[in-house]
Amino acid sequence: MGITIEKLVLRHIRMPLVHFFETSFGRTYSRDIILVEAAMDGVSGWGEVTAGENPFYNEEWTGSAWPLLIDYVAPRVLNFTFTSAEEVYGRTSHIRGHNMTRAGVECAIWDLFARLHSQPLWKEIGGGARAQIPCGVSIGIQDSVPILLDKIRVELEAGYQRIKMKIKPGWDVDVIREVRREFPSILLMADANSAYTLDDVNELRRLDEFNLMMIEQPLAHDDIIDHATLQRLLQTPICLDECIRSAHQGQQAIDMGACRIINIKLGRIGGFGEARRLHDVCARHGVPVWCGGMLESGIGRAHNIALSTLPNFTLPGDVSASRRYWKQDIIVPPVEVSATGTIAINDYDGFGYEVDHRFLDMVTVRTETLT
Ligand code: OSB
Ligand code: MG
Repeated sequence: MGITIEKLVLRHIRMPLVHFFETSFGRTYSRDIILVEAAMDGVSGWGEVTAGENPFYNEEWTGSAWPLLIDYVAPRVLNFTFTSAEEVYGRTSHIRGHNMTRAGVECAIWDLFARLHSQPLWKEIGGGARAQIPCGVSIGIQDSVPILLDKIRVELEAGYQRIKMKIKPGWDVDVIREVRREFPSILLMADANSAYTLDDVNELRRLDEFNLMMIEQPLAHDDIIDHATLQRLLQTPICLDECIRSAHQGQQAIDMGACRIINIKLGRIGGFGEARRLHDVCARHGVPVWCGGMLESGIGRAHNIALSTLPNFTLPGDVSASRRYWKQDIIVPPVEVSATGTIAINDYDGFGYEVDHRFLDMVTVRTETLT
């Protein structure tokens, strides 16, 4: 059965975060997100562009995604007939980079296929290896160590299975030591978002004493080679995030010994098609993966839940409850996490939640309908 994309609706929404989120590259108070609705025969699939407000995590930002969608992605997709959502990735692969923007449309079309097949998105992508996904949280850099310790305590009491803390030079060894003193046996990891170089190797080696599950992306956002050098000098496993933008790069990183774990983000990798290929590469090499987050709205969050049901997503990810980010989410019900730190999969068609259209209209700052 072919599916012809008749209409794309772009919505730029703005929602304040419940609490600011600070990484080594800056602080975010409010999110600007582009949602993509892909429609055929009155049925709509939904996707989310996970780019940040500034080009600081990678080169994309909300402002680059909007014209790219209109000028380059939409013309390749509108009125085109797809026999499988697997074909969408290739339709836009002539565009260099901009994976998050392309993924916004790709994921919407996967959701559309799932709905037209009257099945959940997790089934459409070949997931379903687990009925509950294990959840961790990502905790940003705080104004003080006591504030961080309090935040960690709150999340552990809520049931989350692992804690990821953001680090940067000046907020690393001494802070992790305090965390370990307070919580000696929790599953703990650190994410540096590219804040170090190989010159910092002695500082990074001091992290080995804290029994971290992994250190995420310590070196440059576009580097694999230096990570291989660093991994040889560290006991702590390296997990790569920013620098893995394709299944092929994942294969190269594993072959070089640059990491022992990979964080898969739908946006960074260009959507479900390539995410599955990266997942399979990692599985073949015995490299576990987990699902990363980009402070998504409920729609991107629901896609992450579906992705996390693929078999090799064996580690707790950064997919957590809506209430950690939003006073009100754009989906109903919001994403909720059980007292044992899991999110239950449901059997509804598509991404599994309802869009709250009234609330969506309230947070929308611009719309573009393309036919
Ligand atoms: O590196 O994983 C990251 C948020 C924005 C940009 C990069 C990252 C993050 C997170 C937050 O760690 C994950 C989440 O809670 O959505
Ligand atoms: Mg990261």
